[in-house]
Amino acid sequence: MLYPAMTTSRMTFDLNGVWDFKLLGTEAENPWIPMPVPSSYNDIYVGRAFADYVGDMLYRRDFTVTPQMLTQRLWLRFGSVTHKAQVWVNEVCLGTHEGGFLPFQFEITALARAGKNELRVLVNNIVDHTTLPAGRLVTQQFPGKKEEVHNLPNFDFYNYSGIMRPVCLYTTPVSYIEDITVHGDMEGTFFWKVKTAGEGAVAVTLLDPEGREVFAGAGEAGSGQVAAVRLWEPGSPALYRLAVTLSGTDGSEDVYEEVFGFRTVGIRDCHLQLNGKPIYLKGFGKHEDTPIHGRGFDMVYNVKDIALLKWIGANSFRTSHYPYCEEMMQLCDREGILIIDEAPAVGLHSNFSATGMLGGTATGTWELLKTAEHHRQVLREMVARDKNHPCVILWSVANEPASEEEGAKEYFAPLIELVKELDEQNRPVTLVTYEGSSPESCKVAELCDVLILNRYRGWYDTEGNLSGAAALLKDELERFHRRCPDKPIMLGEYGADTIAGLHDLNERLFSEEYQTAFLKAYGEVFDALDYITGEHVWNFADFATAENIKRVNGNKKGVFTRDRNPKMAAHFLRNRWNRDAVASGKCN
Ligand code: GCB
Repeated sequence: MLYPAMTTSRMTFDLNGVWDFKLLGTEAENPWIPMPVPSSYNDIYVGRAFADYVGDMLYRRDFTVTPQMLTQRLWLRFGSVTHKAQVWVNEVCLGTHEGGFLPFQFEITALARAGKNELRVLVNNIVDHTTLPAGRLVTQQFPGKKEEVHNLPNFDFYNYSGIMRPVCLYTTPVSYIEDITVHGDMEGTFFWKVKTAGEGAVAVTLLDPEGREVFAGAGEAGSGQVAAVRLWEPGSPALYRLAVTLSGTDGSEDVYEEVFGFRTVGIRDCHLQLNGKPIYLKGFGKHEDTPIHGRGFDMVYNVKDIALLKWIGANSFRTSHYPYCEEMMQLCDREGILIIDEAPAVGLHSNFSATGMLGGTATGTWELLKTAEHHRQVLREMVARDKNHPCVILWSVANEPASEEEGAKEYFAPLIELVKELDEQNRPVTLVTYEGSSPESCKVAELCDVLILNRYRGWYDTEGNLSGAAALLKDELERFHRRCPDKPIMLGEYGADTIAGLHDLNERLFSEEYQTAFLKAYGEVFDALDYITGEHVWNFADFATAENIKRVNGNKKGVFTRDRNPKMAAHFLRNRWNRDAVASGKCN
């Protein structure tokens, strides 16, 4: 799906701002209250009953349409609504969308009228065995009290919801460019495909990073060659633009410029490669999570986070555990940050315990969950949205599913196959596995192009004993390497909860010293193993979670605090990623 960009043939109109909002499904009728869009609704007003509400909520606003807008096609587009949306314009239902982290749109040309129009969005925030991410709805009865419904997430982040990303109207001509696929490789060859609605002729020009035309061609699909191509890579992320023109037989013209880069992602000798050279991933699992905004769109924090990634010497992150906003992906294209793009498939585990123990023994997960079809839908939407971003170098189909259980292979093989079919660049595909899925029990390792493992030795087990933890880690990595000798292996998560400002000379748990020692111990294991292709620390910053006794007002494994100040470990990583690891030959 194309981003709603303003072009010489398209106008965009921002519908962000303060909307009317109310929670439904409570006993008393709630009044309309002001609600900022985009944002998570949860932290805007005071009270647990408000923040932790489970069920339907309604947003509404008016918008004005000019007669001129109605001479074109008019579209209503949402960056994301979490987790389910049903949309009405002027009391006509346009449809529903499921999945809280990907865009969707409706054409409203026939419905909209010149002047005032009303927009209503019914949002539902329930996570259960049919949704991604997955959760559980439980009812509880306390003596002398009415039955209570609670929604337990199968995941360790707060279930923020609402209209979380920008909303806009935009116009296109009647014959219009529906989609563009474009990618270029390290040899300077590029390929394009244009999907159009309506009859017309397609012309393309290629603009280099300075905006000079370096190629002109025609047709809905084709390829071209650029001499002295400038490659996209961290440090010099050269961006080209494919300018597409559709000249409709009705005399109209639609114009759109899609940004992309020339780069080749591959795997060789147990290493990820970028442009023919091994690339060692240094970075984090992140969250879209900031004070008050919750998971709501926050470009101030996004730009800040990229600045901090550069400061610390990271080159990459994983969009754990859902696709991030489109504007962040654009920023990473521009800034040369490598992305592992993850589907919102977290919590696929029958025995998940959100207290950080990450799964007791899972049983019957693949019979219990009814997510397979929805999983296909989110993968289709994720690849459709993000396929042209040069920053995306790897797809992650899920995080920490019950991959040791019978049925996991049957569940994931078709999904991984689907991503491979959808992605014309044939980027590597993986899913991120947890400690319960050992080298002996994991059912999916062979399906993955890269093994990404999340490990918390020294935290959830062997706590306090870092030399023991490092020995266990190394032994397990060696066993995975023996099982899959040709596959790159990286750590997708490792980290320790750390209370900023808590110090301990004996490097005790929760202290800044322990976090630093923990990361150091893991780093020494990676440096000793040739086939390790990257290290993503959990987490970039502290983040909000559901309440439980293993979380001190959220998950504190951040190397930065929630408001982005460094803990001691940030300085350790900055040193490692900028100097030590370069000397050990690990970092580039
Ligand atoms: C994990 C999960 C992540 C949690 C983390 C933790 O394995 O993938 O979502 O937040 O562990 O801190 O326990």
